[in-house]
Amino acid sequence: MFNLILFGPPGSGKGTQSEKLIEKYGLIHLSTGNLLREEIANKTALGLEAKSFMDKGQLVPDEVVIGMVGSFFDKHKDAKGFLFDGFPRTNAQAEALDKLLTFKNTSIAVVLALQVSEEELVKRLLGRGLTSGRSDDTNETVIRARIVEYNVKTAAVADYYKQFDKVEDIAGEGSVDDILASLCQSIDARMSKVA
Ligand code: B4P
Repeated sequence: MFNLILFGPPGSGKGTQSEKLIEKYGLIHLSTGNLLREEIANKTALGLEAKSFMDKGQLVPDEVVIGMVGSFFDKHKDAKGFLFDGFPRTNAQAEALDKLLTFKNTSIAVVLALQVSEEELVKRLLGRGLTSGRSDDTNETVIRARIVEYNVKTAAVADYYKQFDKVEDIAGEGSVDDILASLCQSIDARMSKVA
């Protein structure tokens, strides 16, 4: 199995690049943001709880997200690998992911960390808000709260993986195709080590 984490602040291009990478490498896409939005659209109890946090730009509680990821794993027992997009976002989530992967006799091969300036993040998310219908993208105060939440709770997750020498920084500004090429270069190099 080959598992990678696409890491970075909100608006750094995780969702955009994930779509291309899963197609190229045949990985299963696990986006906790997408899973939570599906729960909201289906008006489940989990979705209603998650919405109250997402609308304020806050992270959804760990136990909610970890339970949801566990169920997703159970539905994809034959996956040849996973691309984790927007997960893990806290050290508790990273530890839970390690346990799930160890249970499957596998681990994270690489964490690709997209680097984008705060002003560019805000510009992109406000831009997406014009068409996405996502309530968390239309309000600049909420967008800035998401970035603060990232700095306070999520940035440290990279340090967790750095101790295992798994993190590679990728410049995340420029054309989508150029960024994709940098990501693929790192993935190919790591895959040749795993093989
Ligand atoms: P997510 O759905 O994960 O989304 P995101 O961080 O907002 O954005 P992403 O990084 O994927 O977007 P992209 O840059 O591709 O999270 C939403 C919310 O869900 C969180 O705030 C949180 O509340 C909750 N949540 C999710 N996972 C959680 C977890 N594990 N724990 C707790 N809570 C969780 O796209 C942004 C825009 O940039 C797009 O318009 C795109 O077209 C544009 N763009 C992309 N690449 C570009 C480029 N190179 N140049 C110019 N524009 C570009």
